[in-house]
Parts: sequence; C-alpha cells; structure tokens
Amino acid sequence: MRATLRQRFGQVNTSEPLTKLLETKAARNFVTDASDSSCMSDDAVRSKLAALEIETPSWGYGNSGTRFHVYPWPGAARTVWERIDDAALVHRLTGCCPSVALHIPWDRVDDWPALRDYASGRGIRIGAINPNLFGDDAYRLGSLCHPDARVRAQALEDCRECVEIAQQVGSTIISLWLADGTNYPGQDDLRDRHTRLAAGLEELYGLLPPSTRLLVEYKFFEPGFYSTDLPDWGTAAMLCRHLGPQAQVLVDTGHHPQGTNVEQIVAVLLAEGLLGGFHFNNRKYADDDLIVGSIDPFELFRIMREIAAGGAENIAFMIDQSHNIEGKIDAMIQSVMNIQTAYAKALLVDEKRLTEAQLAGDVLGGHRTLLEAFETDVRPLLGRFRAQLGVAEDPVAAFRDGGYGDALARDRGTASVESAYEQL
Ligand code: RM4
Ligand code: MN
Ligand code: MN
Repeated sequence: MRATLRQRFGQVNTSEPLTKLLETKAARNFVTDASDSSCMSDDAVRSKLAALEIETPSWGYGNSGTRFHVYPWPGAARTVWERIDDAALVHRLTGCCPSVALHIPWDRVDDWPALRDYASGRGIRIGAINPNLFGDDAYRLGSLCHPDARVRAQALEDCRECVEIAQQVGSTIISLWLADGTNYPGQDDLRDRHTRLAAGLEELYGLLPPSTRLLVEYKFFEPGFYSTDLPDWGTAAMLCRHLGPQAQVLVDTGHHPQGTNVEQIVAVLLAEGLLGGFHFNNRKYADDDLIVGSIDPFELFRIMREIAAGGAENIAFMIDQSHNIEGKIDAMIQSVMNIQTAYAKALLVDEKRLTEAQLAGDVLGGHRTLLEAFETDVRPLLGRFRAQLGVAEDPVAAFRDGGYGDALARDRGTASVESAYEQL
C-alpha cells in the first residue's frame, strides 16, 4: 500500500528515516555541467522550470474587495465560465499554468462534466477543489468544529459534495481551509473543538478515493480573532500524520504571524514528507493576498530555495490571491513570473560551495553563496525559457499590449458589486 502511494504521490506523509533524505539531497543537487561548475547548468534550470506548473485560482479573476468596498474592474470575470476563460488566457500567455482551482459553492454549476470539457477545450484542466465552509449562515460558530452536531454533519455533507465534484471534473486534490475559530475566551471548549475537528477530518479522509489527496491549510487568525481551530503548521501536520498518507499540509504564505520563518516550515514539512502544496501570495501585515513576491521577494526566494533543494515533485503550486484595486489577469501573470524568477535564482545556488561553507563553519561564506544566487539577473535565462515555450519574454507586457483588457471590458462591461466574494 505504501509503495503504491509513494509511486502515485512521490513524497508522501511518511515516517521514513530522514537519513535517506540526506542521501537523495546530495544526488539531486550536484547536477554539474561539462565545465565542472557546481551550479546547475542553464539547460538543467530550464528543464526544472518547465516542470514547474502553477495553478491559478478562479476567485482571483472576479471582483473582490476589502470589507470596506469592492471596486469593480472593467471586464472582470462574472461567471465560472469566464473565470476559466481567464485562467486559460493566463496559461496561453505564460505556458505554465495548466490548471485552475475552484471554490465550491462560488463556482458551482449543474453539469460538472460540461465544465470539465469546457476547461479542456480551452487547454486547461480543473485543479484543486476548495470546499467553502464559511459562506452559509449555519457556519457562524464554525463548520467541522461547530458545537452542534447537525452543523458538523452539514459541513461534512458539503465536503462529500466536493469529493464527488472532484471525481466528476477529474481533480485529485481537495484543498481544505476552515474558517473555524472563536472570538472570545470561554466562547467554546478548545479541547472539544479539537476533538470535533479530528473526528470530522477522519470522516472526510474516509471519503477520499485512493488517488485523491487532502491538503490541510492552516491560518493563525481570521475570521476568528481569539482562536483558530487549525492555527499553525504543527497542528495541520499532526492531524495529517494521524489521518494517513493521503493527507498533507498546505502552506499559504500569508497565513503566519509577523516574522515567521516560512521557509523553515517548508523545509521541515518537506523533510517529513508532509508538504502537499502552497497557496502563494504576499502580505505585509495580515492575510493580505497581494501579488506573490511583491512585498518580500527575498522571502519568496528563500522558500523556493527549499523547494529547489528538497525537490518539487508532487507539490501543488497554487496561487491564492485576490486583487482589490488592480486588474486581475496581469496581476496573476506577474505572480506567476515572480515565482519563476525566484525558482530560477534558487536553482542557481552553488550547492557544493554552500555545503562546503556550512561544513567548514563559514557563516558568512554560506550566506554569501545564497545572496549570490539571489542577486543573479535571471531575466535572460527566463527569456530563453519562454522563447522555448513559445510565449513572450514578458507575458505581462504581452497581455497589456495585446488589447486583451480592452476586449474583455467591451465584452463583459463593468459589474456593479456590493460585497466581495459572494458575487465574484
Ligand atoms: C482563506 C484561505 C483560503 C481561501 C479563502 C478565500 O484565507 O486562504 O485558502 O480559499 O481565504
Ligand atoms: Mn489560502
Ligand atoms: Mn488566506
């Protein structure tokens, strides 16, 4: 059983001895070119980049806003069909975003095979299915952790529907974020909530077909301001380990307290076989959902460096972003490009020199080795990579100069939107 899952998922939730990972690390990193440089060759970097598929979120293409106001963007997608069109356009322009994540019920349709065919007719597929367990009045006090068993049953039913949808659209990922939490000490029993959560996740896990993974997302606050039932990676990892190999942790880069060392979380989850995927975005203060790498490109580099060192196989690279004051499509493309830039730099780390510095206790030497890769101008390399894919060197410019925005604004008009996500 374990061997089959390992083949299917690559690195899976396992307690295999970590010494094994040390051996594979050495093999993975010292890809040398003919000149015997210990950096990865240009060809090798480009083939790693070609293997990096980035999933974009349907909810990033509609109008969204803060709790203060929604500023509608001319031509923003109004329906799930238009959101798929936009995701397909991003894939056409970047060559590396072949799937789109859906949020249920925001993206609900009557005929799922028709939606799957619509997506494939546009050159993409449907990716992670995200059950939305916060958009119903019943969920005021939580979903899987709600004190009332009837609401917990409703939440599980919503999850069951998502598992069925995933099967119908050919998706193998259920990506679960719970808005569950409390606002005040004494509002509910924290230990009981944890027990309810574990029980609910166990039931959900039991519904998964063998080929499907459950990615468990954590977030330290919001909408709960006192406690969140899945507040951190440790809780998520503990629950995933308890559930079994089809459960892995999803790291949303905006879901940590200030100053958290996110790349260390990534490193540890990778080492433990528990890293299932990412929701990329950037933040300054809270869960800001800004363009990936816009505030802290060095953090993005450090995260991608752990991926470059640990292996990207079977990790779901997804964007979770919303655009409140900017256009949707070019912002999404910019995020994709920023991830690729960070990954290309990360792949250029001179691993041999780095290891030597680390073993010699050369603190500054190790640090400078990382900085050297971060400071490398990878634009020419990315230009060559994109030429090879047959897309423009600067896909954002291609979108802006290609008249796409004007055409969409003409066809779709400007919606009048009252509240954020409910009316994507
Ligand atoms: C949450 C979390 C989820 C996303 C919702 C909209 O903060 O990041 O992944 O689906 O927002
Ligand atoms: Mn997220
Ligand atoms: Mn979030």
